Amino acid sequence: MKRWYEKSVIYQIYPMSFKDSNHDGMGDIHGIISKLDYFVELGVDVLWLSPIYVSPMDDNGYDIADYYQINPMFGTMGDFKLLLKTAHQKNLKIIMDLVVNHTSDEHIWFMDAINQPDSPYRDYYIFRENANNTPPTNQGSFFGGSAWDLTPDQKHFYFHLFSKKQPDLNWKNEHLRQEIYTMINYWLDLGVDGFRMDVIDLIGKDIEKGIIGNGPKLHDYLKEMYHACFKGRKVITVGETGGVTPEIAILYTKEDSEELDMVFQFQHIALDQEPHRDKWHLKKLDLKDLKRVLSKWQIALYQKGWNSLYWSNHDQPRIVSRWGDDGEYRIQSAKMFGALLHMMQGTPFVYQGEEIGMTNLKMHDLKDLRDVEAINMYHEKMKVWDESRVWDALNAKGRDNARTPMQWDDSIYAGFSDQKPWLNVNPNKDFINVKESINDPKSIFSFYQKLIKMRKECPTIVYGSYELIEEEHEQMFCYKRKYQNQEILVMANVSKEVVKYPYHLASYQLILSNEISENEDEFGPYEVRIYHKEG
Ligand code: ISL
Repeated sequence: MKRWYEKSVIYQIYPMSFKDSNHDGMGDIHGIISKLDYFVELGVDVLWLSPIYVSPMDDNGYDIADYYQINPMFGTMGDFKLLLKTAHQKNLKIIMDLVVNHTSDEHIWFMDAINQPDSPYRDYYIFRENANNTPPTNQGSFFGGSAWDLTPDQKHFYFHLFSKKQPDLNWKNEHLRQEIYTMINYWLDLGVDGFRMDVIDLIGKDIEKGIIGNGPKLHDYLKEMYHACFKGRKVITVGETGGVTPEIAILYTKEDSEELDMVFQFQHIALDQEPHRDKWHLKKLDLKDLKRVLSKWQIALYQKGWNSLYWSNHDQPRIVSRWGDDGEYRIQSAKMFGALLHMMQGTPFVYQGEEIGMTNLKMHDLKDLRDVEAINMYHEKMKVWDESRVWDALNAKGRDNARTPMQWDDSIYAGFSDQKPWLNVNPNKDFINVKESINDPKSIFSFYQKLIKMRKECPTIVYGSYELIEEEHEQMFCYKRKYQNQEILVMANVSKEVVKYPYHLASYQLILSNEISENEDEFGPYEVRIYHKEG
């Protein structure tokens, strides 16, 4: 199976934190335009922008008030068109975030719906009569508390799976669906190259039956959307699908699915939380679990679907701080995780700053938090946990930690802006920044450049089969990729201990590593090696 984007690497831009061009401490579109050559140099070919539409920014733009307008804080429609044009001239594609499970409560549809009982938009949302001030179901919101809140006149409850300023749309309403497809086509006709679809697996929900993810009509809606919008267009669609299993991922992404090109699965990033508890219940990662989960996805989707590959994004902690070592072994562990991911089958995503090994910012003060989820969590957990546990959890899993401004240089605001940014800069910009990295052949940036280039040049990485070596080893993560008569062997020590690991390497040629151990049978802390074999 061959797909046009199979060799692509996608870079996620978090626009608020990428580059400020107009001196307001907030990233913007002209900032992105000014850095397009940076992506060319890195070698990625698709840029995904987190939402830049008009929004009151309760959830940093994932609460959209107007799907057709650019948020003035990021620029104008003219700026966006210029971004598209300039990016396309440099052979970079642009995909936008599509947030259609919910809108902002400041969207005209919702305002009309709550202000006029006979509004045609009332059925675009999910309302239930208020009987006894008791929420109609006990569904919780992902951001804490009930998913139901009262309308201002207190006569009804409305449903919101995220913040109370993000009412869920009612996908059962056909007019709503057609409005969404019209909007998608508007952006595609403008030249946008596809979408990352926010929590798209929730649009088929059936609240009465208690079904939230992967609802009964979900796949019908996606097929309808495909025919209304994507068929015949050379675009990329990536669905964010939290509860997905490999079997369901194949339904979405098999070649004739007429649904999506790939989906984000969440199974690997759920491995460091206690089962059946919220994400703040921390658990140490067991490497065997990680190997098992990632290998399962590699094998299950092989020639049946298509994987997306990611460690971090604007909702997840940075991988180097999460499962690597962001102190002494930062450079080694960042490269090691990069290699493990980029040698797998699927489309890799690089989250801004990952390519220079940016780390989580630790916070200790409520006034430094900006994320609605983190702030809600702080207030809720302070009722039941002591403060140090709350901060430990926030510093491990809070979403602000990985949203800090991009570190371009070591100046006061890291070259992101010349004004105080909306979120604190990580003080380690003094030594972790693009300026330091870009011309250093030993930098994480240079290593990522090589990984990305290898995917473009080596069909084994794109098409090869996958085989895990030694499932039970506690520290080593090793796998093979095979295609025709070629083989790629990846060997990684995912620990800070030195590990003895003899392997018959005589017929292999080393093509990339993050350090060279003196003894071939021994792997230093976070050492990774990529070998090639022919025949
Ligand atoms: O980070 C999470 C909360 O712990 C995830 O559950 C996250 O909310 C989930 O991945 C959905 O994320 C997407 O939709 C949210 C938005 O806040 C996230 O930023 C977005 O990526 C609501 O639109």
